[in-house]
Amino acid sequence: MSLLPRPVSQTTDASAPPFRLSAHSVIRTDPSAATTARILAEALRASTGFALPVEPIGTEEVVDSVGTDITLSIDPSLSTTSGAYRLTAAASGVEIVGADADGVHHGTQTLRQLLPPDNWAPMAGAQDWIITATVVDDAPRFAYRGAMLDVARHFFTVAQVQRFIDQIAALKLNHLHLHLTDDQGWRLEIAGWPELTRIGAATAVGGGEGGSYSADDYRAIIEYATARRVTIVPEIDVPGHTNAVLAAYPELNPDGVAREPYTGTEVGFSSLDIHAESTYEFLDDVFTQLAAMTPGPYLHLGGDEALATPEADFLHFARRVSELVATTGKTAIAWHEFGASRELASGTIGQYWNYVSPEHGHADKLRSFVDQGGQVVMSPADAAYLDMQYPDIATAGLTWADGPTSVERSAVWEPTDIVEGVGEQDILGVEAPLWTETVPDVQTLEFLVFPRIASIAEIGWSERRAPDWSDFRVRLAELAQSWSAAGIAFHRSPEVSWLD
Ligand code: TNX
Repeated sequence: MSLLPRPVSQTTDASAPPFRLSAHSVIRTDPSAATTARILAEALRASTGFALPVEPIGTEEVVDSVGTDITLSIDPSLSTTSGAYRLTAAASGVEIVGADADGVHHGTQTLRQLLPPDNWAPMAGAQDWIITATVVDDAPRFAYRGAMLDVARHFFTVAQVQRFIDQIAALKLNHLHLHLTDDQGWRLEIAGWPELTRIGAATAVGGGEGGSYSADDYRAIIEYATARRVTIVPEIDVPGHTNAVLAAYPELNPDGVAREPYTGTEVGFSSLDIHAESTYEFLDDVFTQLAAMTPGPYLHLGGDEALATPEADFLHFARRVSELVATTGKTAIAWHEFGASRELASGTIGQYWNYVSPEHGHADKLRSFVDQGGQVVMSPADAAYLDMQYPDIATAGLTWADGPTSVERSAVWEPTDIVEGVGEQDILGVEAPLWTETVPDVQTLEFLVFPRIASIAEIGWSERRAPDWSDFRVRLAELAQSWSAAGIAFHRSPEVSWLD
């Protein structure tokens, strides 16, 4: 099996005896990788039916330690890059050494790609599951490798979000950006502001029933993600995209009159009252609570498409709200429009959504974050947006970003080639957003996300090289066998020669 994302190096020796998983296999682990060991054991028990006990390293008896064990350990001297690992598979066992706990987790995902794809299928049984003798040495290119899920336009349950976390973690993505609020819905309970969820969460695009996460629900998502080495990046989108708030709390409207709930798909018509102190008291409470609920270092404050906010007001708001988020102790991330302000809290991160070839004005706004001491996350809409239609089928997705977007186009762009003056050191990473105006259910979600999510995984992880679509599409077809085994409803694009 070949690997996706492509590793730094892989050598195989077909003449050496292979590793063989067996009913006697034990997963041995360093205590600091115990969660990763448990998750690996649960997954492989489900497919193999083997007992696969998890035991601490060092407790093995010499007689039974021969040949079939999987050993997880941490060695910081392996690499200074977080997430780096070495995997060795041989007749004597599988050894995964991570530079840190993230590295061990990544090594286990590589192990699952080296095993037959059926290791993703419940009750597959493990007839002759062997791995050719191999050594993989690997480390990520970018620290931030993300996906975004818009739970505001259509709501997705905790269990559905957790399934999505499993799917992205398998590709070594390590950030899930949750777009929690928009015109059509406010999806997170905030203490002291009951109407946000009573009124603001009752709607969705097309008149669906909406929904929201309680504090316990949010904690369940965080815990599930953390165990899989995924950082949750919550977004409260302001000052535009706020109709749901403005429907819930009339005092946040410039005219003091509550807005009607909105279930359409227009953007750019709503704005918080930029000149009312009550706006900042509200936002201070929301971001302070959100910071306390969120272990990760980032809070995303949106800032995109604030077309109903006059320019001078927008600049005033950008300064104040970036400062307010910085005061919580978190690093703010904003869509690149916020770069119009030269008074952002130092270190604010910009997320780029314009095209691979920037339209007028967008590149300057992104560069502004770097000038102000921040890094950037690259999500060029014409290549990285997962909600763009495919060229061959128009049942789901939008086309505004020079769409439709082929799998090839999603795979062949280079983050450092987009904005002049924004290079490798300035780029924290890459992210593929799924906006859900046209995504009412998990089936549609998986159809749009897969296979194009594999592109962002490769661009975020693998060392820079000239894009090689012909090599990528072959590995993609192999990877998709595991999607079939896992029951993922991926799009069988005619651009790829699928293997089943
Ligand atoms: C643009 S680009 C948006 C979203 C929409 C999306 C649909 C950006 C930051 N915002 O509000 O959902 O297009 O593709």
